[in-house]
Amino acid sequence: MFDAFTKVVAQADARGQFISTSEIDALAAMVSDSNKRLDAVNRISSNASTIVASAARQLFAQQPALIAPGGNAYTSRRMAACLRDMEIILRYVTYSAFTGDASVMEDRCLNGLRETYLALGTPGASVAAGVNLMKDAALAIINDKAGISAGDCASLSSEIGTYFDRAAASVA
Ligand code: PEB
Repeated sequence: MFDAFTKVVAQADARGQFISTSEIDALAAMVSDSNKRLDAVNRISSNASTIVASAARQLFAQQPALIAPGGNAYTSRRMAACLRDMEIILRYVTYSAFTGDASVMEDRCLNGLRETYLALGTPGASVAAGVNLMKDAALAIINDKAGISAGDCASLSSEIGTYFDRAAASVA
């Protein structure tokens, strides 16, 4: 499991070189924006159930076959498993946003997930659609300017967006 710093160290060590100025500049930029990062992580974490519920509601509205008899989220047991899966993926997105590195999510959540869904007969494309809906909901909450001094969150938002994209791509 890496974070943005240990990732740079591992890469520098693999090259047998000192940490470069451009790597230091990139990490310095990350540090100077770290309050935004922690705020974003806090916002996703404290709104996790809202994000999951609203994404799931939209997913089932778009793909009603999932909750019809015989569907992959039909009966409470499968519905519960589905909501739980979405929450697990969202949790790993917050870890990635916190550390500035997706390796914890890759190693502990996404590794083998596509094969798991294949074996279960769970449609990966539908999981990916659910992840994309969570992305929209989470980014809307991150970028809600109400009650705070509005800053530029574009680069942080796009970074966090890439964690959702990775999760969606890994199961689609
Ligand atoms: C991954 N999901 C399921 C299972 C596992 C995971 C291992 C099988 C065991 C179980 O049921 O608990 N577990 C999950 C995960 C990690 C992990 C991400 C990461 C660390 O440990 N059904 C739908 C939707 C989708 C869905 C498309 C978006 O219709 C999910 C939600 N996952 C779903 C369902 C099951 C499941 C299991 C329905 C139950 C499948 C079944 O038993 O028929």
